[in-house]
Amino acid sequence: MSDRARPVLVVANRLPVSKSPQGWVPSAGGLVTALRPVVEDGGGAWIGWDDDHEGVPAQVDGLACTLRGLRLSGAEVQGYYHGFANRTLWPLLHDLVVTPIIEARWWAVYRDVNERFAQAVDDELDADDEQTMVWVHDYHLMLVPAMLRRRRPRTRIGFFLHVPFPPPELFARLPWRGALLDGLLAADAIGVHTERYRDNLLRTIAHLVADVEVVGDRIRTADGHEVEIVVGPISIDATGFAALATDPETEAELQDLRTQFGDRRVLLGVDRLDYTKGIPNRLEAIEQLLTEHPEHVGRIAFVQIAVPSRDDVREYRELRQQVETEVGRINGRFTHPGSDVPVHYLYRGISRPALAAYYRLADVMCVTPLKDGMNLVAKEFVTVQHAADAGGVLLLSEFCGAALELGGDAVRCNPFDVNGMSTMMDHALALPPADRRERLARMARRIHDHDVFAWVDGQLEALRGRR
Ligand code: GDG
Repeated sequence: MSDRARPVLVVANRLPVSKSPQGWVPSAGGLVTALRPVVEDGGGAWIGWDDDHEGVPAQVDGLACTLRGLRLSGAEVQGYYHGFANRTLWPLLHDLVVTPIIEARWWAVYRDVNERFAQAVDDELDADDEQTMVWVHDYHLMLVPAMLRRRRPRTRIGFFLHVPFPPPELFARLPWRGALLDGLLAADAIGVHTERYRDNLLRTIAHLVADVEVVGDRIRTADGHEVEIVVGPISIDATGFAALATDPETEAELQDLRTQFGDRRVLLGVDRLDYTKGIPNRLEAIEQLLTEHPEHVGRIAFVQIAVPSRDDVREYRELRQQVETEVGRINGRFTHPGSDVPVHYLYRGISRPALAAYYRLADVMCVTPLKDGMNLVAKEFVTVQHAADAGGVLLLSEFCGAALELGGDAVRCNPFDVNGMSTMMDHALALPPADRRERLARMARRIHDHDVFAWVDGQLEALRGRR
């Protein structure tokens, strides 16, 4: 078998399919699009939590790979997913933007569920299979590489972390820090989005793991195993998004939006409703903008699309309340009888053509997270705007991975500095059209040249041990 066609088994918290009224269908996200050829070509498989759906089929029309849905009990979902993954690791890895909850019971369940994932991989592989490469995704499954290595000493194992890796002094707070690092170090390649996360991870390993030798991007552990840290900023299907930009469905949605917003200029936010995304700070900056620059009142609109997320978790329910209170306050202050509200708040997901239409409509796209591993919304906005020959501006937080690639041509901001962010919004609205188009063109070129397919190639190349 040629090396390129080695089968790949993907292990992730979620499966790449969702249930629609018509039955099971492949999910639309960028990761699924990118991994589809990889898992399909070599007869690969995908293992993930079935998300409480009874009977996920092993095959779904339109996706030629084997699906293995893992059923988790209520207690496992609580401890592993809502607890340790989302209330301990998520805030810890995002620089403690809220305080992580340290709860030994959750850790025990996380370990058990990771063991179940590792066992499911082992069950999926034939006893003598040394060809299949296993690619484990994200912070939910940090122990899986070591647990699988014990069962499969010769299997090539990769891991990709979709979120940031924090500085050593933050990661060191976690009581189970050593076990998580040992979990990762059993992989052959560990992927992260940026050089900063790589440096943080290397420094953390050197600081907390005994008897490791760090040489450049490679680490040799006490037992002689070698693992490479591979920097690879994830990206989007740029060609697909460019096509979506002028799709007839997108055009029809855009027509409606143009009728609705008339000649008002639109600032836009698109995020899961998550405290890392900095939505309250963004709303405060909008309020400040309308207060300090009354000439904008009635002439701009701010649209926030907030996709419901993790609403079983208390911090997320509180965030929703905070956001909805702020929206109400701003609209209460600045709406004049007979005129439209300044803030439009949608608490739901929208279709892809509708999303592309909002991207086209926006004069300023506000991507202002307090911390974000990469942020694909920024890349999607730039790609859609450029493909439609529009002239919007990307307002981009310094604290997301995308700032490294796009920061030079975006208008950068510090989301913790609400006054400064409000000034940058005003500045973005005032940028000359030619300047905006040049910035968009440069960013779009970079995204096109480093799309999600290039990202997959880079990660798999390292996993094959070819670099
Ligand atoms: C994690 C990391 C990292 C959003 N609203 C709608 C919708 N979306 C789609 C966007 C985009 C995706 O969701 C969001 O991706 P992000 O990268 O912005 O953020 P996270 O969900 O936090 O993702 C992040 C990523 O993993 C990949 O490694 O970049 O840092 O946190 O693709 O288009 N899609 C539709 N309707 C919506 O209303 N259809």
